[in-house]
Amino acid sequence: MAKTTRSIQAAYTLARERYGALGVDTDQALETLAGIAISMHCWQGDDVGGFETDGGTLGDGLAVTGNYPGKARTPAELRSDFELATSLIPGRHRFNLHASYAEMGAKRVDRDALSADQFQGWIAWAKRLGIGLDFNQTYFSHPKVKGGFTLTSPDAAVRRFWIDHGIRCREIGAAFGKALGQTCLTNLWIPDGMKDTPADRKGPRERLVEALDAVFKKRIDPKLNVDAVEPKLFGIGAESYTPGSHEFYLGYAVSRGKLLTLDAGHYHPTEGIADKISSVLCYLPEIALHVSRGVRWDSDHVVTLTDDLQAIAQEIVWGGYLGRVRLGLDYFDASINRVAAWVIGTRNLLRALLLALLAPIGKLKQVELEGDYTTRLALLEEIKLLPAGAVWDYHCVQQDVPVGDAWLAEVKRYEREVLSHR
Ligand code: RNT
Ligand code: ZN
Repeated sequence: MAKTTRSIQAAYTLARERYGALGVDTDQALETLAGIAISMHCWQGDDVGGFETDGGTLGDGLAVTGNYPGKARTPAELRSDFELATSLIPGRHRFNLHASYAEMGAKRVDRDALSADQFQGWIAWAKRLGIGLDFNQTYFSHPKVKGGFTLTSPDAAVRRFWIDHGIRCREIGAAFGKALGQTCLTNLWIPDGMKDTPADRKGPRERLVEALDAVFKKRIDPKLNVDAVEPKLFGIGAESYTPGSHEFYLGYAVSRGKLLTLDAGHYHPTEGIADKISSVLCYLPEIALHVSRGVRWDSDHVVTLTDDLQAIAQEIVWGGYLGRVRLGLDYFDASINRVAAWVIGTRNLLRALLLALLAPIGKLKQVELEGDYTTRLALLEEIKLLPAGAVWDYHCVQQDVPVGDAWLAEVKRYEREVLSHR
């Protein structure tokens, strides 16, 4: 072990020199990286199942494929799996809960009557770990998703139920913020849409504006909870029309002072979210991201170190937006070990951020201003093979987490000792 650490230290020293020659301070990059918190989504741990006793089956535009053994069946199992995952990821991160992860105890309540009472176990656990919690209204997997509609339903009683759910969740978010001393982000996404060409595109959108205004009517201290709305182009069974589209929610967020959540899988298959970041941040003080990987559609594959991911990280870091973007993950793969899925995706997002932090961005911007696009292209290509891996390994040692693929042995051990007995 000591030997490994020595060679990692030696490699880092050389890397620091190499980056230093380009004017990049690797120590500073690692300090910045260590301070970035990623909101890790609870739903990778149990295939978006949740813990309500009579929750419906997953649907309403969401689908998880695969049946890898060992999925978390209880809050205690989910917590234990997450704790293992975070012990293998550098930095201190957040946990992103959905309302359907309520713990009912003796008294079962429906979603329109949830309160912090059903989340005391989560709060106590987060306190113990010293992490922040984020939250989401759950507008799916429930019998009151009528005909695929929630907040846009033509039925006023259905809308009322889901408005109340929205309000309750913001209150729960505020309770998280208060108990943990870290602002909670409560993110609202609805599955509403139509499979085939609608006759009325206007009605559902007008109802949605009204319903959202009702959800957000009560002022909540933004130190405790902030709200985000998440647009989407299409979903399974909502191929032709989604009232909560990008334009709809961008306008809503700007006019109501809400955060906009950009999910990487929610646009045309070749459309990335990286280019949207500096556009929407011209008008919004803060946004949220659901970092995901769509393969041909919004398939929510585990995040890998793609060009798309690097482009997102570059926009955030190079634009100086780290303090204005709440980073979260959103994917669910049940065909591989679920703890590994968390670890792989989160480590990759951190690695993409590190690559962006290690770029000589001052120099790149300067040559661009001078119109020297030849140098810009040459530099962008040359930096791709600089020794970022040595910097990452050193970071893992510093942060006391496994280096390289050593984390996988831990996950395999856990699979043998814990997951395989479920
Ligand atoms: C769905 C949205 C949404 C969900 C989670 C479970 O397309 O991306 O964010 O994935 O709320
Ligand atoms: Zn999402």
